[in-house]
Amino acid sequence: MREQYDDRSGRTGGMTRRRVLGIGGALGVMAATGLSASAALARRPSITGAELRSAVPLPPPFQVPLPLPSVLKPVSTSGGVDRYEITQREASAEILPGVRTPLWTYEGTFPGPTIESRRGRPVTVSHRNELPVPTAVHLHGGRTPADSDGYPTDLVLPEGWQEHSMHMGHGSGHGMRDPRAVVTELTRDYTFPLDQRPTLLWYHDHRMDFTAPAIWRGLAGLHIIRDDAEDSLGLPAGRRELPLAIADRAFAADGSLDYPALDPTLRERPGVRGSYLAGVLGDVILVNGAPWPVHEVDAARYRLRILNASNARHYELEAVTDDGRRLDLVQIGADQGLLAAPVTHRLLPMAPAERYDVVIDFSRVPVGSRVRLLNRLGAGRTGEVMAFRVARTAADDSRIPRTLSNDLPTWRRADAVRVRDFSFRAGQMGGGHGWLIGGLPFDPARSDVTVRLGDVEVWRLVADVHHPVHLHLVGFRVLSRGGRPPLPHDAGLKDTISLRPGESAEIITRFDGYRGRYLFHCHNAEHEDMGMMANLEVI
Ligand SMILES: [Cu+2]
Repeated sequence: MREQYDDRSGRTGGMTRRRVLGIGGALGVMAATGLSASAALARRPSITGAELRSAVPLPPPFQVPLPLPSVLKPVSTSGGVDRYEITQREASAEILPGVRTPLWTYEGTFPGPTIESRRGRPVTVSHRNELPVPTAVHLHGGRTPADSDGYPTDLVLPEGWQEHSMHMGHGSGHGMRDPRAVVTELTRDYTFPLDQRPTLLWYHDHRMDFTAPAIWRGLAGLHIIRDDAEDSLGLPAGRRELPLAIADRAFAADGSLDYPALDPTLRERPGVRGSYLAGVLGDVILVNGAPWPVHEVDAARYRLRILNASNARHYELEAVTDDGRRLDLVQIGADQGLLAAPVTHRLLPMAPAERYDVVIDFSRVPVGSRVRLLNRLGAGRTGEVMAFRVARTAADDSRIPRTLSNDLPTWRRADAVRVRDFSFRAGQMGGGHGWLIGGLPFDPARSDVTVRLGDVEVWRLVADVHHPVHLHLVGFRVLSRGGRPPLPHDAGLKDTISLRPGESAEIITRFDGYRGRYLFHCHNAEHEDMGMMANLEVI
């Protein structure tokens, strides 16, 4: 059903061929990490995935100015609802200087336009699909009614999409085998109540079996929620608040984004070539769609709202001055909004889909010098992310309050009515390689987890390689990691937890918000497309 290989020969050749392919998949994973599975557990490789090499010359670092995604204007604000329109369409952009790169975009740009919203004020986004394939939009981190959550089979079909053209596909046909799928043609309105803590969310494609290549081609954008309480804290604001969406990509000789898709049209056959089963990594680090950019700053505090929008790449960020000093990264917020109190990091690990809200103080950096944001998990060019050039001294009346928020949930273990266990591991899927939760690949028609609205539960998660685990609908707290207290960067309210090779963790949450069909899944986007999702039904 969901083979990741072309198994037409396997179908006639029986199990032998399939087994060979399955082993090939497992070897691919090990080749990608460079370690055997047991060694992976012992040595914790820094990377899960395999890197593509660009076939075009790459620009020197810290030359291209940092773009700031445009803020989308509502087409209407009447009736207490902000209404937006986004067209999903093909476009091209000059990402590398002098090179045109075709993209799939929201409104013609990568990242797409940013939506700015206020807590509790509903937003409706009308998406129009002018791309050559079906899409589904998910607002990551949104507390969203199920019918607007972008369930992977709730497709928006492009004009003239012939369902029979999908019948040979392994995955697209899921839409037809999912009796609950709500498929629309050309447009769909997504409504977000945004009755949730202010934070940085992001919207991206979530189409069944093809999420990873669709995000890679450009279908991602930012969505910020604010409220009066946060505004009154005195944090750096205005042009001293920078959204930074970090994503790696690779470029083919013709300037297009390279991606090892089995079906480059992304119409029928999902999956990637064998050596990339563990995840696709690029050799170019983009921030807001620009390669290793530079941004001119005042010698003052800045608020950096950082998103790891990469498919599979993890980062460990540090900020280093030209004279080798490491600047503190003062974390003020997590995926789901402000921490109770700031947490200071020298090194900040970031898994795919995680957001960290960080204040960095440039006031003691000499004017004219730089601060480089480096990635300690990278090698060579992927060890660099971007730079800040301190241009001038300036007054700064911003501050970092010692108390940032007092509304974080305080669920205790004793509040939980249930404890569940989930393993996130490689395994067999339809005779090929897959990524499984609890030993099973995703099936939209299967019921996996049913929770009661309002219940508190503890989930115990365990991983073989890196798996950033994401729950839709709810935020959670991290209770423990590997049987020990959470790490400093686990603070606050999360919606994605980075499990490292061989690691276990416990999370606690209350299933609040809305009833309906949701998901939890790995946010290594290649893993997600290869089975590592499960249904979460709230009743
Ligand atoms: Cu994973």
